[in-house]
Amino acid sequence: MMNNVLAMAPIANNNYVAFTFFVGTMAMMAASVFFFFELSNVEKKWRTSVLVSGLITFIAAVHYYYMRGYNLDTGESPVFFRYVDWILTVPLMCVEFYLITKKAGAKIELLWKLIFASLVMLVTGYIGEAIYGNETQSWVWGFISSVAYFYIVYLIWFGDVAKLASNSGAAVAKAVKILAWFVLVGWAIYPIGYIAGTAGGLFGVRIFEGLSMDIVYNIGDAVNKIGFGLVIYALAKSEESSKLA
Ligand SMILES: *C/C=C(C)/C=C/C=C(C)/C=C/C1=C(C)CCCC1(C)C
Repeated sequence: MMNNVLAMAPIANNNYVAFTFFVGTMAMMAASVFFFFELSNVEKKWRTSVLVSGLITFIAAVHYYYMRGYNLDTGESPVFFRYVDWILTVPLMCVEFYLITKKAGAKIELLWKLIFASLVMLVTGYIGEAIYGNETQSWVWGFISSVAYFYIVYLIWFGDVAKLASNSGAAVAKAVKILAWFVLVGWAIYPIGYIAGTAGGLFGVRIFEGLSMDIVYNIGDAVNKIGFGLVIYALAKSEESSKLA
């Protein structure tokens, strides 16, 4: 018989992992509806950016719905679908950085650098979880992934993105600064989940043990996908952005 992971299996009220998948689905859906409906209320030049915010939360909503069912049916972490979601949504976040700095002269190479680094970060993270998740050497993959992550942080804080943002109007510069904090602090939630959920821990030292990897990832996604989108939305709505960007 086919195992229908989309069936509405009941969530026991002490199953916090499944509960956060459930709440995550709702939050991502609500955010998508909001971003899509607000498209007509922002100035034309910001529409693509707000549309991309909506696509990010929409893609996540569909994955969360699926991951909730998968987790309820199997009791396991939906590693594969988690990474499919990220491989689609993280490059779209790179697109956001590109779109908002484009007016200050961002070149397409910048977008490719960001996307390439995020693919390295995610593919090595996936290998570490899916193949070496139960082995001590998972830390090696987490480490390589972190190098790519720090390169993204570098590009945004000190590299091309930062330079372009400083040549933009005040509104764009401010938004890029807030998004840079998301990448530095918000994205740092994910390695905590990885350390908690794989055998390798931090260089083989197990810290955060007992923490649920999925709950940590679900919190990270809510902060980063919805919060990130709202920063873009606020930029699109700010009065200054129409004059100075
Ligand atoms: C919407 C999804 C987002 C913003 C996902 C971001 C994911 C990361 C920043 C993941 C980073 C990782 C490391 C830096 C090391 C360990 C492995 C990862 C993939 C969890």
